[in-house]
Amino acid sequence: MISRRKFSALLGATLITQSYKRCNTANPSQVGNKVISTWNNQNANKVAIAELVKGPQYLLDAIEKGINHVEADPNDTSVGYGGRPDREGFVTLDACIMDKEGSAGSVTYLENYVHAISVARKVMEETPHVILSGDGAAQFAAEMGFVQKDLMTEESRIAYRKWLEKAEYQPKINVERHDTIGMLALNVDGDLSGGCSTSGLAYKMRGRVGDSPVIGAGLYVDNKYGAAVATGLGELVLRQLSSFLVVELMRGGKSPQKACEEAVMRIVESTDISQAQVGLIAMDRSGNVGGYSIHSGFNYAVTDDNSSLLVEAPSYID
Ligand code: SD4
Repeated sequence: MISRRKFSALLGATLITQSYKRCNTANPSQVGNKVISTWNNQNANKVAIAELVKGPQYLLDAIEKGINHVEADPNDTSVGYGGRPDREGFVTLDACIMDKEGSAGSVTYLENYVHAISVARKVMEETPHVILSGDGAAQFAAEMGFVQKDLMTEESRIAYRKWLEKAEYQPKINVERHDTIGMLALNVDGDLSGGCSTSGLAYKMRGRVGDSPVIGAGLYVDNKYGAAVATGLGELVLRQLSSFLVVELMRGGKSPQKACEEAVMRIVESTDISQAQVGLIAMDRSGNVGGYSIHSGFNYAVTDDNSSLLVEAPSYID
């Protein structure tokens, strides 16, 4: 038989667990829906918000549709259609998505499909795996009914031909228009999800995969504490698992802003950053946001039910 003392102790534990759960599913009603994304992707954020206002269950749709908007834009030269090719002239896409349950899906090195984030979502929802790569990812996309498309635009062909004249690869700060879309969304229930989609570094080596499809590097979501996403030179982010680090720092009590700063400093302390840019953004369950980069020039878009603004991120070097 269970003693009275043990019973009260158990009851206490149950009550603590319940209040803990309640606190972790609290509705931050003063915040409502909120979406943040790397760079000036306010239009994508608005697409995401339009999903979120339909109801909190549209959280992943918000991420997917918001990012789809950028993937379809030929003028964004770092994402989807119009994304710059590798040095052999092939456009290869990296993307990942992570939901409030901690499930994740990713594609790396995907060719001839515009909506890498949608394929990544299918990997998460329809397979027992987290990552599908290259030909296998493309085969899976075909099986899921996605339609093939040539991702090179006339403009990217011209730019590629011009690049071939010297064929020099020198990743420079912001110059390559690092426009990778990384997006984090918060719904009215206080739940978080995120996604990331890119064609990677322009004129990269064939076969190169960056941070953007790697869970913990380009993106990480822990629905209890917060979410983070990265942009910039993926090699630096991969080595430090920067998005995971930001979320771990938030778990330890740091604000999104302080967590981004500390994670960028880890990169700064570990390597030569004179020619390399990385930007990190983060959001917690209460809708507090932060962003920080190595060099100035990085900005991020913050959009809620009523307003949208572009924030210039503070940086380590002006
Ligand atoms: C990569 N992090 O492939 C990406 C590039 C990027 O805007 O962010 N571009 O390394």
